Amino acid sequence: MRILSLLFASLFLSSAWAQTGYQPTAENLTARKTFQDDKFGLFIHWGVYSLLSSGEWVMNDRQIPVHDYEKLPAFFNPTAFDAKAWVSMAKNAGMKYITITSKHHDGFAMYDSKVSDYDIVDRTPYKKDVLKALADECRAQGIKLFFYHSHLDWHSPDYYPRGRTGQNLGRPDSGDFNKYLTYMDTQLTELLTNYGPIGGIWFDGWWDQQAGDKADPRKTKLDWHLDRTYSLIHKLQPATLIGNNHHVAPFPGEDFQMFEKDLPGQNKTGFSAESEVSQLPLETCETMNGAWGFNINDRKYKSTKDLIQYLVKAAGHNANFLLNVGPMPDGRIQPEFVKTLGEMGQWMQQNGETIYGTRGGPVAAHDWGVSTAKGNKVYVHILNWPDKQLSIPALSGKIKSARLFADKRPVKISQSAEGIVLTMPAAPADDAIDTIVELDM
Ligand code: H79
Repeated sequence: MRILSLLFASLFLSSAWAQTGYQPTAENLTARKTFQDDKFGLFIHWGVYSLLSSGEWVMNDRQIPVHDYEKLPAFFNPTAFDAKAWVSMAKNAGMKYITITSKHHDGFAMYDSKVSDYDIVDRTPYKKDVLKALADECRAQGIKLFFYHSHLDWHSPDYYPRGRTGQNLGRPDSGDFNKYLTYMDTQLTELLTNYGPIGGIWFDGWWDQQAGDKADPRKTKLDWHLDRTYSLIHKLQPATLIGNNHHVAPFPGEDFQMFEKDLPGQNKTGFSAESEVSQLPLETCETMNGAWGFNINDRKYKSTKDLIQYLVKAAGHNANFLLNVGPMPDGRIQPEFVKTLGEMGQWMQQNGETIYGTRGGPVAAHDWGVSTAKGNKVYVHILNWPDKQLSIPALSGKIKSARLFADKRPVKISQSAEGIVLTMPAAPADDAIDTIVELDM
């Protein structure tokens, strides 16, 4: 027990320490709260890699030299892209924000950049700025827009010294890293100047330069100058939330913390071992099959039930859920994803009240499920539970009444200092996704 409390104390101290020297503005703090209330977002991985339908790492995986990869943009002509259809799909799924790749690791900009011609407007037959169309449509439909921007770059010769990935792609063994950082900051300036209010910047690829120091996992071989980039973003748009998928404890200037394919505190992927859970707003991201970028051979579709349960678990862990689609090269989203998202939206229409605007807890996550809370309500989400009765730990404060959220039938409560026993009006159906008990406190 003492060891445990020491552990918690040190976790708390280190996350507090990680944020020293950064004072978020009032509008940033308000945006954080709205972000936490929003709970559910759409992640979009789309780029010229989508053409090869083997995911967004294909350049590195197949060791395609820059010179050859540069042939791809000429084939990219997403004539079926319809910003309105994408945003409506997200909205109907119950999502409140979209996070799209402005530039992935391949270095190709999906918008009209002026500091490079390696972008969708200058190099593709399509010639249109899809981020602009999406930004306009998001604003029209009241959905926030975030940009995923890769720190590492497999295309720029100035991304040198190279990191753990993208080693053998035919680039010269020289380059000016500071020039690269200026280029990246200038591209970010474009994104935060020309597309209206931006909800956040979602960085990825910091780990490419990680030093691999076990004693200090936050050490990098090169200085990313995060302070410079972060203060630039906050100066351009104070309410823009910065998150960085570096898998270590947050750095000063970051406004939310994400976990890739893991709930906060878990480490199923192996990426999250050093990701201490901070006090910042949290987010977890997942794929609908196994791929981020379009992969025609990936049929491991997660069921609607699994994805809804993941969303509920995320909320119970006090985290948002960012659910990914990889659109096809013609600009459409594959029908399997559209169908599942529609079904999730129906569930959210009925049950969103127990998710939106809540915070995780007060009952810690168990095998049977999780809890969420809002105002004087506690929602007990029973995800995996075969009986009519369920014991949960004691809560601070007395429960005034309890009922099933779905049909308001009363749930019998017996409370003692040891805990609470909930007795349902009936046993749950075998295929129940989430039996929600609403407690009035
Ligand atoms: O954009 C999607 C992926 O392309 C990207 N993040 C999601 C949101 C991603 N990049 N890498 N990964 C996911 C897997 C990361 C693997 C890592 Fe490593 C393990 C990074 C550091 C250790 C592989 C091995 C890369 C460097 C060493």
